[in-house]
Amino acid sequence: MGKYQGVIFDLDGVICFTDQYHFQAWKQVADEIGVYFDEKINNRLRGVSRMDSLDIILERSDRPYNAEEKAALAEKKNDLYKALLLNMSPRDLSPEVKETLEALRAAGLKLAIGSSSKNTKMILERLGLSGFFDAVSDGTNIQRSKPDPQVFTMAAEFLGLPASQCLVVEDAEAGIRAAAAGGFDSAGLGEASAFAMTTYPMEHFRQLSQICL
Ligand code: B16
Ligand code: MG
Repeated sequence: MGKYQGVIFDLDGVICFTDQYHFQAWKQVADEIGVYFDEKINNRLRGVSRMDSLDIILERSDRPYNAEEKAALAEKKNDLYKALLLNMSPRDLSPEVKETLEALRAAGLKLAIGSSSKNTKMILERLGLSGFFDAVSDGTNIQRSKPDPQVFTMAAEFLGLPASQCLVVEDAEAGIRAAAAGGFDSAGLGEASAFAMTTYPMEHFRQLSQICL
């Protein structure tokens, strides 16, 4: 085995792609309250918690929303989002991701999820990955969202490994910042591959085999 004993994977943008569903659900909510929302604003929501995402969307609103109204909007978005998640199935897990996860597992690495999403368990179920990971740290066990390192620190704790022996795999700048703040090396896909703080910029998920094995 190489430098790492464990790998902590972000979910959305790394293992699977639910950003279109997030976009559709937020778009419907934004349209209903007459607030402008587009794909560019949606990009700022990657890795960001649900309530923080809503605050970003409401930057375009011409009136303030109180806590109760915000909770109702977030709940509406989540109901729409969960209905869209029902479209997902094990076919949404790419062969590349599946084979790489299996190769890392076969090499004895411990594998965890570190996601901001409170819907992580439902998404893993839809993908046929329930019970696959050695640990799941997600939006349900944290108080502070990325770029705070808490979600990854807790994932490493669940695995029983120090941060220095775990690699974090991320697609979002907020996630790479979170990894660095927690003392983790990071591998970055998508937007995160062009970010200066990313330890290993990657083009393909399968490159993890070269980094870790
Ligand atoms: P939920 P990740 C993040 O997942 C998404 O990238 C982000 O867009 C979303 O707002 C956040 O989860 C919270 O999701 O509303 O399901 O709790 O990238 O950290 O896996
Ligand atoms: Mg992500």
